[in-house]
Amino acid sequence: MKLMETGVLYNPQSGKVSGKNVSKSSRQLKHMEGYYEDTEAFRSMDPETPVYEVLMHAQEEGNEGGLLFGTSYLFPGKVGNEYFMTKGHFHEIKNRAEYYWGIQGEGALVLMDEKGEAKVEKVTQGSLHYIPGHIAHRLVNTSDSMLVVGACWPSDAGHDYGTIEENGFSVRVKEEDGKPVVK
Ligand code: S6P
Ligand code: ZN
Repeated sequence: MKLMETGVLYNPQSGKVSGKNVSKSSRQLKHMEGYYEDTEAFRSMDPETPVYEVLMHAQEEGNEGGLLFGTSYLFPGKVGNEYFMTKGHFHEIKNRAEYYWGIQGEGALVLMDEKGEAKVEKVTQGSLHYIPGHIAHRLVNTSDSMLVVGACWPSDAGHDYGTIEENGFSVRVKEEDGKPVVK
């Protein structure tokens, strides 16, 4: 029997996923209206400013029992004194869990339960993060270089962005005296 190529490549240094069934999505500031606290600072910035990109390998999207794999690239930057972050979400099927792992850079993973109780984990190269079901998750880049984070999650998890869009997270990660603080 001949060994088969998968047609997909993963570079563990850069987190780059390429080849078959790989797609890329990009978020600029214009996609994040209402997410940052300092609305005046937000309005003064170029809406085309890139905030994050996600490469995703989806062999079987939506299938119960399947898995998705991706890398998030979060640019360095701030809106006022609040660091660039992802929108953040609960999974649409609430009990679906997820793994994150740090590939490059430094940041924070904000986790929040359905009662609004939050916890923040430090993300560094090699850090592993288990996100249980029913927990909203958001990445924050607290450094001045790119934050690169890997993820693996159930194919049918889906994204509930609405809950966060309406109520936000109960904490924000900001810069104070040159250091990240959780407020
Ligand atoms: C998917 C997983 C990540 C995020 C990505 C962007 O379940 O948690 O791939 O989608 O980090 O964040 P967001 O909140 O815009 O989906
Ligand atoms: Zn998720």
